[in-house]
Amino acid sequence: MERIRCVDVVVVGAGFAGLYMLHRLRCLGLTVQAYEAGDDVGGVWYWNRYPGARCDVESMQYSYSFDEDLQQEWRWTERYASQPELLAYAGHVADRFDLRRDIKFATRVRSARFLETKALWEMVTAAGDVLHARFCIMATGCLSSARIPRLPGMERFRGRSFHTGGWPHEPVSFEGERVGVIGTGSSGIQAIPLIAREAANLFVFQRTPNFSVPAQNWPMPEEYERSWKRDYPALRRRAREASTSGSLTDPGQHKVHDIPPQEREQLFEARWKKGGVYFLHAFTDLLLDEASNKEAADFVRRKIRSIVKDAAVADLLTPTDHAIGAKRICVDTDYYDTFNRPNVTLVDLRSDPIEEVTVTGLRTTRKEYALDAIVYATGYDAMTGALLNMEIIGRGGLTLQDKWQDGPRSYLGMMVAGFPNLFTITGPGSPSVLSNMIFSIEQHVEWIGDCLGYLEQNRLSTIEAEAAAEEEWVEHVNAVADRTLYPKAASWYTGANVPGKPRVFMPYVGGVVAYRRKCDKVAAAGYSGFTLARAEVAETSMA
Ligand code: NA7
Repeated sequence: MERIRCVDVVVVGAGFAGLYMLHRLRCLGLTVQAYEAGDDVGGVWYWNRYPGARCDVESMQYSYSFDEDLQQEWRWTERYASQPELLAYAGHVADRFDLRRDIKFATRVRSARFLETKALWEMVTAAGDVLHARFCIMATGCLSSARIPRLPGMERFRGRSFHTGGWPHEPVSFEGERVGVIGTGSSGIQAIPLIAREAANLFVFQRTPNFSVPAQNWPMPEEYERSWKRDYPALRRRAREASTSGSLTDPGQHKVHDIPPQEREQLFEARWKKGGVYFLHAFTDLLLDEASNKEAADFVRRKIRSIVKDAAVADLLTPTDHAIGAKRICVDTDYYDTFNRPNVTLVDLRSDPIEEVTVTGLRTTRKEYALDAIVYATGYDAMTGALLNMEIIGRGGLTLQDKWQDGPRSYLGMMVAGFPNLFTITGPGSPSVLSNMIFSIEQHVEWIGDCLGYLEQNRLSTIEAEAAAEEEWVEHVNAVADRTLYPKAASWYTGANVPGKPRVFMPYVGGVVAYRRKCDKVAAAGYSGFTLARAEVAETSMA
């Protein structure tokens, strides 16, 4: 019988988390096998190739900080990097650190089972290949499990269908076509203005309007780039020590109602002009106090009315059901103005829901729309989807699906009781999607790397979250969230976008500084809240 290959660590995913994790593990002298479902590196930026796909964190900050030469040599061409540039950056990092040789591409992991007697994870790929590893690190991303709603008749549509999160690699032209976009979250809001420029007719099928602020994207000014590169280590340190999200956003110092109305308006206006998520940092209490939040929301509502010429369309585009920022705020280029174009029609699915997809388009209760293409910008099974799509089996045959049937539970968003030696990078219960993702990825990768180094030095072979520590962390995550307006919105942060998904506020809202402090304290105390043990059997080079 063929012997099963065994490595120290298996890493699932080769996006920004998987790439850096692989690099870090190699530096520790560990043997690593990475698996990646795509044909190349890049993760979310590999799959999301839809028109307008762009990061909404500034390029100078949405980039690795772990290597000074890397951050000095790479040149971003715009304030917010577009998807092709981010993908090129991921490719550059893979080349620079020679990472591809340990990544098996086009390989999906079907299951991961902890073999208790051997203290090994047994990984099985979709093709049936088997691998053993002492540690399993899930770098599977927070927004990687695309969600396409099951609409009656979808399979009979004769035109082309796309999901924004699984866009073809070859160029897609909508020139002269009738196109329907379903969904007006961040992806739809980025894609709609560009599709509108190309298509003969664009129909936007909107169920819930979202708040969007202008990106104010621009080509990277040389002086701005220089100002960052001159001082990169100090600026990165400031983001680590004095920001809530891991990005420097020039946070305001006052509560909304501490400032007279006229000055407030000027401040909002200045933030609107500055662009992007800076808007939500104008005041300290926008996500804590409903009356304060309303001031910001009303400002954006007025902006929508001032941009969109047709008052009825402006009304439909105006969100009324949630606090601004409680759902992920969208960042756009020309979104609202796109609805002034004669070739763009907004269809309100609240008053006129989709009944079915037909052979030639979409039929709502009131009308049939002939379409050449349908773009599903319908989002993701966020934060837990990619993990639960695999069969992950821990101690005593416990599956992650069962463990998380009432919502995700973890210690620090990194480990789950009952699943020894399994780490989740930016897992639920960590700042993750509420932070600059690359920033949080680096923190997790470094913490996990240090942890594995510690185990090695102390000749320990397993680490597992203790149930009591997990319980306490889950309670803390919920308690902190409940002090904010976040859990009140029906967002993908709470799982509300997936029918049947338990409603739990998943990311940690306490800020990256408090979170890092907690993680560092846990490590300094010899990994308090974790059980560390020396297993009887250990087969790999680390033992
Ligand atoms: P989002 O933000 O989850 O948006 C999905 C959109 O699709 C949203 O407008 C949904 O409306 C709509 N949707 C979903 N299902 C349906 C059905 N069945 N019918 C009509 N409309 C539907 O996903 P995105 O990809 O835009 O953004 C995800 C994140 O990626 C984003 O926050 C950034 O962090 C990057 P609903 O609100 O449910 O009424």
